[in-house]
Amino acid sequence: MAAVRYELIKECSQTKARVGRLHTPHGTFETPIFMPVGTQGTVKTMTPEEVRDLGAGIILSNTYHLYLRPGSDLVREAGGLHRFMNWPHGILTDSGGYQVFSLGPLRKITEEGVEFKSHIDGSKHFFTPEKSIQIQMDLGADIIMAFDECPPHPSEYDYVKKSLEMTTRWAKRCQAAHTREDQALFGITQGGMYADLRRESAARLVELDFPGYAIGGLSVGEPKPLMYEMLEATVPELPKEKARYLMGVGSPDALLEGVARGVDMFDCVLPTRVARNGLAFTTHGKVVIRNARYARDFERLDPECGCYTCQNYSRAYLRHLYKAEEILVYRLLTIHNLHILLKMMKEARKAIEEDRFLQFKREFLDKYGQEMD
Ligand code: PRF
Ligand code: ZN
Repeated sequence: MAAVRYELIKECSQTKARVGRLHTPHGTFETPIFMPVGTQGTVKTMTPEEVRDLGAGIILSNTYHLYLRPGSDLVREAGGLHRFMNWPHGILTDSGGYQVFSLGPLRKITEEGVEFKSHIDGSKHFFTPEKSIQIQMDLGADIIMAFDECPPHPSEYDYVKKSLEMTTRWAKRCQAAHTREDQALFGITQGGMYADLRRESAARLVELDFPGYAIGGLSVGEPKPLMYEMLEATVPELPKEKARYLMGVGSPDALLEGVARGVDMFDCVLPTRVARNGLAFTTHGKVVIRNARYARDFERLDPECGCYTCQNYSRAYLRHLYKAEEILVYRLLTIHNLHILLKMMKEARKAIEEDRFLQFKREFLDKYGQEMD
C-alpha cells in the first residue's frame, strides 16, 4: 500500500468542494485541511501539544531552512524531524525551490539546479532536484515536494513556458531520486498567470503519476480573482482520486474560495506571521490590535471565538502587551489565528458533508468581508 493515500468521501453538489481523508504513516487527516507552518521545525511560539490541541493534524516545514541550520544530517541523526521536534503527527516538507527563488539576487538558475547564497552567513550552496529529495528523505516528512521553479509575477509567457518545462523535467528527476517508501512525493504544477500553461503543466505532471499534486506559483502578488481563475484552469486537469494542495495560501477568504474550486490542502505563514505583527483574523474581519481605538476596549478579541485567548483576554490587554512588546501577545494572537482558521476548515468540512457548503461560504464571507488582494 502506498505511504500516503487520498480517499474521496463526499463531493459538494454546487461547487467543486470535497471532503476526503489523507492517510499517512503519522495519522489520517480529514480534508480540506489547513497546515500551520513550522519553517524551522517549530510553529513559532507554540509547543507541539498546543498546535495539536488547536486541531492541526499536519504541519509544514522547510527543506531550505533545515538544511542550512541545523543541517539535514543532524536531523537524520536525531531520528528524523518528527522525533527531533517532538511532533508525532503529519509533516510535509517544501522542497526549497520557492525559498531559494525568493532570495532574488542571491541565486542563479540553470537546468542542473540552483546556486544560492545562504541568508544566514552568505555561504554558497547548490540545490538540484536530487539534492532536495536527498535532504527531504533525511528529514523524513510524510509528504515531500518536488523541486520546482516558481516564476515571479509578472513574467513573460515564453519565460513561464520554458520554466514549466524545466520544472517538469526536474519533477521526473525528483521521482528517480526518491526511494523512501514511507514518504509520498507530490508534484508541483506551475504555469504563471496563463491558463493554457497552467493546463499544460498539470497535464505533463499527471503523466508522471504522482500520489498528489500541488498548485504552485500562485499567491505571488497577483489579484485574488486572477488566482481563482488559475485554480479553475488547473484543478480540472488533476485526477479526482488524488489530493490537491494549494501552496502558500492562508487568508480565510482565499481558503474558502480554494475549497470551492476543489483544493484539499493549504499552508501559509500568514496566520502565524501576522499574529506576531499584531494582526488578528476575526469572524468580522481583521483586527489590528495596536490601533488606538482598542486602548480602552475591554471586549474579547472576537466574542464569537472559543479560543483560549478570546475566552480570557480583552482587546485592551492584548494591545497593552503588544505596545509593551511582551512576548505573551505573540503566543496569544498565534493561538487565536490558528484556532480561527482550523475551526473554519472544520466547519467547511461539515458543511460539505451536509451539502450546504455554498451557503456556509456565503455566510462566512458576508461577515468576514472579501479581499481582492
Ligand atoms: N513552489 C514551492 N513552494 C511554494 C510555492 C511554489 O510555487 C508557493 C507559491 N505561492 C508557496 N510555496 N515549492
Ligand atoms: Zn480567539
